[in-house]
Amino acid sequence: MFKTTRELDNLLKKHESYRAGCLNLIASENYASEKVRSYLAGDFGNRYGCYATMHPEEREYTGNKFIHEFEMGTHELVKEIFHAKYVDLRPIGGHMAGMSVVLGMLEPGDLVIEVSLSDWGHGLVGPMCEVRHFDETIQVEYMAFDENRGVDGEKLKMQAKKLKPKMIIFGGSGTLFFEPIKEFRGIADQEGIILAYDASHVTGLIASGMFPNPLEEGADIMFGSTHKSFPGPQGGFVVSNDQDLIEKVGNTLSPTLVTSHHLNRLPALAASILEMKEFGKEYGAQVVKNSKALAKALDGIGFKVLGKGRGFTDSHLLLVDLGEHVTGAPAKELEKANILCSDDFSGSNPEVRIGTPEVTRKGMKEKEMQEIATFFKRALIDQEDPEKLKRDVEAFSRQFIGCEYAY
Ligand code: DSN
Repeated sequence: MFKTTRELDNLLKKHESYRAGCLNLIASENYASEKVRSYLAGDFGNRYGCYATMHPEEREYTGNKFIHEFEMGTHELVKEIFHAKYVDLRPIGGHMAGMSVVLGMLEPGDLVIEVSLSDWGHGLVGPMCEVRHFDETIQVEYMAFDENRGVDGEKLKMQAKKLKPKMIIFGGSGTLFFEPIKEFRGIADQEGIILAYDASHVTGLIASGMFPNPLEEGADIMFGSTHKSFPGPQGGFVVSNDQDLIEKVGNTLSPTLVTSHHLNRLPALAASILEMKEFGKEYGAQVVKNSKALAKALDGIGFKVLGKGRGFTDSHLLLVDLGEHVTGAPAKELEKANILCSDDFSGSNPEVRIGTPEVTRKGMKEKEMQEIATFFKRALIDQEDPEKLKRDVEAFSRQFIGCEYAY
């Protein structure tokens, strides 16, 4: 138990020093600039700004004059970067945003097709169905992937015609290549299917133009988070060009799922969007170049990098099958040497997910990706003593103290 705030400060300092000596390759994390972080400690974090959906100007609490101005100004920025007419920023994370889309649009008994956890899905509807209330009202099936880790569009079309889902959710936590949304617009119109896009991982790639905009490709609605490939504060969003859909989502969100929507995220998000408008193109391009360079280097060393037939990856991450090299959970092994990445969340594949957003923000480029690949070799092929390797990883990581593509 803590007795003084000095103990809190000391522990936080330890954490910060430890993380500065780690090589962070967790694809769902990023490094927000000091400017963005500074807004999180403001007065907004103690205020309530709830409102009835579609009526943000009539706030339920008093004292919201400038909060309203901030929220509407941030809405405009989000609408601009995603070319959307409507936005809701009340979800405090991507998962809540996804739940509001699913619960707001389905009727009891409806079926959703999403990416399964064993294919690096986000784990939205599948895990929801482990809660009895949802299991009794929502059905879930999963889309198939091809040998290069792209969505198998032909199989999904057959599945959609046979099973008649109410919703298909594209996107997940291991997206290597953009999904074939365009091909599904016709079927969606014929069968009355809502096409949703979970952009949690690729928000920064969409905003920087490295990934197509799902709304322009035919998605009815897009939701996600603002802190993965997008280097903003933790938080969620929903956007659409359809007023009816956004209204249904909003009515589901509030007041059922959220009343305090963590207003201090808003200035931080606005600042990170302004950064992305200025530096996003360069940042997004370097993130993808780094992923491709790291994938190629790991493949050259002898690792089995997925998606080889399509050039390994077009995104901020790569997937490596480590079945030949390790028996347990690879990310846990790598953590011993201060290398942070993610194990397969379903626990069924010996795969590791490696992301490049944070190292890119720290200023690393293709040259550093070669060095990172050798750390993987030393850890997993040469089975070097993790303590010894950790010293080199730390020394390497501590050289990158800045924050690029930021104010
Ligand atoms: N789905 C988890 C991830 O990708 O790391 C958290 O959002």
